[in-house]
Amino acid sequence: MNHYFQQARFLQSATTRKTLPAERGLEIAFAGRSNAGKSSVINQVCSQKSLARTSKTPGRTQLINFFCLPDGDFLVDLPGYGYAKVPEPVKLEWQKFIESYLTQRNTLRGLVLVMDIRHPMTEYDQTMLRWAQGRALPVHILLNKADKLTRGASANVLLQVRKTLSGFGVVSVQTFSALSKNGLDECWDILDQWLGRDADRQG
Ligand SMILES: Nc1nc2c(ncn2[C@@H]2O[C@H](COP(=O)(O)OP(=O)(O)O)[C@@H](O)[C@H]2O)c(=O)[nH]1
Ligand SMILES: [Mg+2]
Repeated sequence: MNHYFQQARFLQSATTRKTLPAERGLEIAFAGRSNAGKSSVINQVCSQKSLARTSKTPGRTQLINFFCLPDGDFLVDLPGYGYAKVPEPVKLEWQKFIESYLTQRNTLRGLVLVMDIRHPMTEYDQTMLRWAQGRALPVHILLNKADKLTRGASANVLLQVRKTLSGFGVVSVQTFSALSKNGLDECWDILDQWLGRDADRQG
């Protein structure tokens, strides 16, 4: 496990710009379409079972959740897109909130974009990539649920996604499985790098 992220604790939720915590330290945000496995990814990154709730019902989380780390860094769980039951005006409000967070948050150091490897690079994903690109924010894409595909098929999607990313700025991509933990070391390496940390892990 990575001892630093293992120490993540829930700090607070925000629903509007006014309720965002003050800007301090460095933040890494996690985003993804509902059901892509964002909560499962955060739990694996932090080696905790239920830090970020996982749900079989997509789209429950509509808060920005902040988790604090010991050295004053933060992990930020952004609401998932594509929650079907939310009325259109509410969706637009949310979209604006996420956009303003992603484009204006000064302490934001990087964005982890979680995709279901079977449905990569949705329109929503591309919107997020453009917002990040607009401020040269580094993005790391996790092609999650790789356990659902054969190795060959996963490698193929990785290659295809990589090809489409050339127009999107500072973006890296890997295959991942929150179920098998495949790809976790590679992901930790990126997060450690963003936070300027030496790798600090065991087991
Ligand atoms: N097979 C498989 N299932 C996963 C993986 N990651 C998440 N899931 C499942 O996908 C569903 C949605 O996961 P969740 O973390 O709640 O997604 P979120 O809506 O993006 O936060 C849950 O049933 C998870 O157990 C994975 O890597 N492999
Ligand atoms: Mg979730």
